[in-house]
Amino acid sequence: MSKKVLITGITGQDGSYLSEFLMDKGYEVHGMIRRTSEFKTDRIESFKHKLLLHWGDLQNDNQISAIINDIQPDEIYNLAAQSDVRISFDIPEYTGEITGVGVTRMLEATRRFAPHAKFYQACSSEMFGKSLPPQNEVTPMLPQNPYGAAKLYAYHLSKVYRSSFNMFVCCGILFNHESPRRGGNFVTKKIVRGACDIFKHRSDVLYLGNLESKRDWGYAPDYVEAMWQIMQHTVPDDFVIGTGETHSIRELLDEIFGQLNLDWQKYVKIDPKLYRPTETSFLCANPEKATRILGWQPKVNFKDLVRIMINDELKETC
Ligand code: NDP
Ligand code: GDR
Repeated sequence: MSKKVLITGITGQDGSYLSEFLMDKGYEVHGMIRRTSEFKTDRIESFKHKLLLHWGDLQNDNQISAIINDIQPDEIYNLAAQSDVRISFDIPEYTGEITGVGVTRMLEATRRFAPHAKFYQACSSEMFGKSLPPQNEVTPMLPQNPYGAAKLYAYHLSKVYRSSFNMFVCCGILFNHESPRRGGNFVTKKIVRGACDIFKHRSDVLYLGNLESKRDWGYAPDYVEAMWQIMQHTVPDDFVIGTGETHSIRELLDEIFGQLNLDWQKYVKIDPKLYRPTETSFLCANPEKATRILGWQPKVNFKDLVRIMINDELKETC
């Protein structure tokens, strides 16, 4: 019999890659999707017919409980969240409600209706906030925005359920990971799209915010494999996942525009509205624990990640 998995956030970047990865491994894949005025299933469109989809929202305990009770999953990956850091300053209460308290609903429904299911919680390098790099599992967590604070609540609560109820609850503390499926509001996709539009003479300006912050960017398919490896470990534990290589937004601009033989200085303008009230300035992972215990290593480097995203964008817009 195939193992059953439930993925929340299945329509997002990671959920879409994780469902493909788990289907290839022979899992029966169930996904929770929420009702919106227009269905946003483009990332899963080509394989949607192989998925078992259920209506549910992290705001609604009844729906979550019914789904978990009906499916009786072997593994649950809780990837759903209000995941935009900038927007979390504009809608802090909603971010706390979904990205924080939504995890309580998921954990509690699992405890009540499927206590033997393994549970993966998507945590974030944003929990480290202003702690100096490199960051690993014992680095102090000092989040700088409502999103990071909500993820930190989810992280602590996951540990509480693991220790209090002896549940198999794991946290992946993932650094930024990108792909052609990345949402257009995030900086990698925004710059790739903007640079490709300039390359094709469809635009001549790209507005950005803070160019000084530094991020550790990896490739999303490598990171969903790490999620699965974390869940296959013999004991539930928490792991930092990142590349250990960091770049500023300026260096990202050099790479993206450079691959298109363009000079970004001619096109990029700063829009102060895109600055955040406080910035997480410098993130760089130390993923040594994941490499040592799980044997996980990123396969795609920074240059190749940019190449993959540009090639896809040029194909999409030709
Ligand atoms: P996305 O923003 O691409 O996807 C978020 C998913 O959550 C979407 O499927 C969205 O559904 C769903 N969602 C949002 N609100 C609700 C809700 N109220 N009820 C049910 N579902 C909801 O995120 P990613 O795929 O990039 O990230 C996956 C997870 O990993 C998130 O929790 C994110 O915070 C975390 N993370 C991501 C990192 C990254 O670099 N990508 C790094 C570290 C952590 P819809 O399509 O309807 O909007
Ligand atoms: P981040 O990703 O906040 O790290 O969160 P994002 O790509 O939004 O920002 C990265 C850095 O780029 C700077 N920046 C801009 N960002 C955006 N979005 N738009 C701009 O115009 C712009 N100009 C400069 C930002 O200030 C920031 O320093 C992502 C999300 O996926 C989270 O859910 C996840 O937890 C973390 O990564 C790890």
